[in-house]
Amino acid sequence: MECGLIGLQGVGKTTLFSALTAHSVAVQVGGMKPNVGVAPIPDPRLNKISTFVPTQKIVPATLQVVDLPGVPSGGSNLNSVLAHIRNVDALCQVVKCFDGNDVANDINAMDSELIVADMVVVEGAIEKADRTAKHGDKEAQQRLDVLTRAFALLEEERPAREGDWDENDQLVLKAYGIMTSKPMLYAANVSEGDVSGESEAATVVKTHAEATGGGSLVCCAQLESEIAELDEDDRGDMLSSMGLSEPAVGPLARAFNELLGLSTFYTAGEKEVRAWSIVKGASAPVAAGAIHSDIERGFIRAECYHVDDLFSLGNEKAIKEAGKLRREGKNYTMQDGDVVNFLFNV
Ligand SMILES: Nc1nc2c(ncn2[C@@H]2O[C@H](COP(=O)(O)OP(=O)(O)O)[C@@H](O)[C@H]2O)c(=O)[nH]1
Ligand SMILES: [Mg+2]
Repeated sequence: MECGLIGLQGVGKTTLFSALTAHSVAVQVGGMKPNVGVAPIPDPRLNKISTFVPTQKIVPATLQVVDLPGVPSGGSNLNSVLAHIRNVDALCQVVKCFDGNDVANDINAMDSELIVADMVVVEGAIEKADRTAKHGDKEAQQRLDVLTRAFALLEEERPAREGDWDENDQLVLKAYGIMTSKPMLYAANVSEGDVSGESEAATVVKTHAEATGGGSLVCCAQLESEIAELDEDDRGDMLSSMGLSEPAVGPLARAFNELLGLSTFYTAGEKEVRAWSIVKGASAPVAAGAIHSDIERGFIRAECYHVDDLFSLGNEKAIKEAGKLRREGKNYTMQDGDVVNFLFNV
C-alpha cells in the first residue's frame, strides 16, 4: 500500500516525510521529483510478542510513503504532479496550521485542484462509456452509471469519496485514477505550541475532514523530524517532555490502516518476529501470499492463535493445552492479531 503526501507548497510535506521515514532516503527540499520511502509502523503488540518468543530480529510492517511535489496552483507542472497522485492508494493532505494562514482557504484550494482535475477525467470517460454502452455493453453501462454519479458530486464541488459506492463501483473509480475517491487523511501540521491540536486552525481541519468523509490527525512535522533524528533513548524523553506518547507515525499508520481497511497478523519464531499488513477479511491463503507467493500456491493449512492468548498464557505449549491453537483451512478469514504458522507444499 502506498500513501501520498499532498498539499500546497511549503506546508511541511517533506518535513513530515523525513520524520515518517526517519530520513531513510535523501530528500530534496522544494524538488519536483517525488521522494519515496518506507515508514516502519510502530506496533506495541509486536514488541510484546518478542518478550514471549525469544527472537533474533523484530520486523515491523511498513507503509510506503511518497512525498509529492507541492501542487503549484495552476502551474505548468500541475499535470505531472496529478499523475503521481493518481497512482497512490491513499492520500494524506498536509495542511499548514502554524503560520496564521487561512486554513479553510488552503484546504479548499487543494481540494478544488483535485476536484477540477477529476471532472476533466470523468467527463472524458463518460463520453467514451456512453458510446460503448449504446451498443448494449453491460460493463460500459455500469461504468457509465458510476461515472455519472461521480460527476454529479464533483459538480457540486464535493469529492467523489462522499458517494455511496459498492466494491465494484470502487474498482471503476480506482481504474480511472479518480483522486477524490481515494481514502483521505488530513494532517493538521501544527506549531510546537499546539501539539494537541487545540488551536482554531487544527479544529478547522478536523471539522472539514469529518464533513467530507476523510480522517484527520494532528502533528507537528518540524518537531517530529527533530525527534526522528534522536537516538532511541533520547526520543522517549523528548516525546514526553512535549506531552506526546509516541511519534506521529503511530497514529498516522493506524489512521491509514483504518481508512484502507487493513489488519495485521504476525509470524513469530526464533529467526524473526514480524508484523504483516493485509486487507481486512483476507483469507488464510491470501495472507500467506503476503509473505511469499509459494506459500499461497502450496497452502495446506494455517496453525494459529491470537496474540491475546499468547499474552495471557505465555507460550505455545500452554496455548495448545488450553485448546487455543487452531488449525485453519483455506477458507479461514484472518482475524486482526492472529499469530500464524503456514504449512505449505510446493
Ligand atoms: N514552524 C514550523 N515550521 C514548519 C513546520 N513544518 C514545516 N515547517 C517549515 O516550513 C518550510 C517548508 O517545509 P517543507 O517540508 O519543505 O514543505 P513542503 O513544500 O510541503 O514539502 C520549511 O522551512 C520547514 O522548516 C512546523 O510544523 N512548524
Ligand atoms: Mg517538499
